[in-house]
Amino acid sequence: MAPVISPPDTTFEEEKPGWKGYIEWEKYPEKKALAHEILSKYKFSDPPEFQNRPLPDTNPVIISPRWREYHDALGIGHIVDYSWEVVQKEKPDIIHLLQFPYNGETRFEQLLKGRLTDNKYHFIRNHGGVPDINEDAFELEIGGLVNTPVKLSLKELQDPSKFTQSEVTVTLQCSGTRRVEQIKEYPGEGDELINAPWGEGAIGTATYRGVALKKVLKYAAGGVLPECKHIEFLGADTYFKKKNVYNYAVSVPYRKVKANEEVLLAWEMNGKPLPKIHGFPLRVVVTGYIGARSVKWLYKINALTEPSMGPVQRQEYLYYTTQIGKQNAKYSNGFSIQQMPVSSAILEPTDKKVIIHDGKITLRGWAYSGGGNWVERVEVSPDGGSVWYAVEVDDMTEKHYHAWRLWKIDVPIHAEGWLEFCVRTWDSSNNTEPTYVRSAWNWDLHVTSSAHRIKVYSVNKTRPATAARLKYLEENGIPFEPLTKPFEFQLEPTEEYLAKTRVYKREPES
Ligand SMILES: Nc1nc2c(c(=O)[nH]1)N[C@H]1C(S)=C(S)[C@@H](COP(=O)(O)O)O[C@H]1N2
Ligand SMILES: [Mo]
Repeated sequence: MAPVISPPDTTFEEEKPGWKGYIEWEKYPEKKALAHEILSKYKFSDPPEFQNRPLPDTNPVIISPRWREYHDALGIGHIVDYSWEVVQKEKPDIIHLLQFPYNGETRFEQLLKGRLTDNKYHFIRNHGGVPDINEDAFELEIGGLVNTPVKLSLKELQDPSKFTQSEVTVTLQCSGTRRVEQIKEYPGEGDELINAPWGEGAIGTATYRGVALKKVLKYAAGGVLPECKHIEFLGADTYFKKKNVYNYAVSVPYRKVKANEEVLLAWEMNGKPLPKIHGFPLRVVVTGYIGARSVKWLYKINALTEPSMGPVQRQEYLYYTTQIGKQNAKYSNGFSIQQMPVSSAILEPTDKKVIIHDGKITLRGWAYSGGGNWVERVEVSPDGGSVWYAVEVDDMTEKHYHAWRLWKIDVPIHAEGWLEFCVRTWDSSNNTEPTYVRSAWNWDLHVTSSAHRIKVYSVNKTRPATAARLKYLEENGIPFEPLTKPFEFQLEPTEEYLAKTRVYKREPES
């Protein structure tokens, strides 16, 4: 049962004025130790089970008290309340997959609206609460293996005479996108902070304005020292793992940062200030990498010799082979997922839909590849992966180095009944997607890159018998759906039945 944590033993206060919801764990090891001591005293509610049972049909879909309890135990429950207020204000109309830490998924009709996803509908993946940072109080600290450690205000960063600004159109995709398909195949790691059961909507595209990190390191911090190989980013939110607290920390190789506009410090999203939930006032945008590296509420950058020791970098976002599971997984034997593989999804029609058509079925969806590879070709198969039709080039949104292409295709369909469609994408390096989920299944359930599949029920009106039955239904005001509802009328008059079965006898003559 949930522990009742009231009152808390100690209340951890925010140290910096104007930075609500930011506890400086990384700066004060003694605070971290005290938090650990407090958290160790409690037995918290178990993470919810949803892999071995169907997802609830509610919104929020999953409500788990565990993270609320962590915050309450440290006397910082106000962060949880504030985060939900921000969700209701900034994201009132998306699928609230997990209430706290907030995970929100974009509905398909919003994904299909256009090349850029409206900020109001862009998906959200949080590991903790939403900090509330005053932009005038904001400063970004740059340290570690740089020539001149510095602190920069937002105004300085945004001063075009100091740093040239860039706008880059970027698709951010959570490495958990389409995880439900892996879960359906086999249950996998049940993470402490749940491996959210995302569908096809943990992806979105925006044009971000900011400055290339490469330039900031060069002009503000005098460049990095030769031994610098990785750049670490710290976010102001509180991150919990196995009864320890941290600030959110990950890293990317310096090699990536050197490629000019591939790592951006951004303050604008689609021409508007970053929403609070997307990292206001400043976030990192790492192009072509899993969403997890694009740190929100960025407050510190460190130049390092090795990847970040933060648990998000070191202990999570690891790709284990199908055979490495609960019995063998270690942090060192999974590889670190950085670049996103090529993947795609069918958003329309949705799975198990009945489609009454004139000999062709229209499908729509997204296609994306990471690592600077762009989408070259999207192919759809109406028979589970034998025959493939390519999307016409005019039926895809424009090419970008770092963003998806939305696509549409009319697939000729003569057959009726249940059909299995799937989609696969080819990127500019000629990578494509494995045909089956099992081929790329992994214990931590990341990067579902296999061909996305849907089943639809085809009713082809160009076939005379089908047209006749549909006409009869229409004339008599009988709906075709639900598919499972039996007709009350006889399927055939007795005379017709007898005429047929006397010519085409049911039993052989001899
Ligand atoms: N500070 C911080 N940054 C973060 C996260 C987080 O929990 N805290 N989540 C990461 C993950 S896993 C993803 S997928 C992206 C999602 O970005 P979005 O919420 O703006 O869509 O943010 C990343 N940056
Ligand atoms: Mo993510």
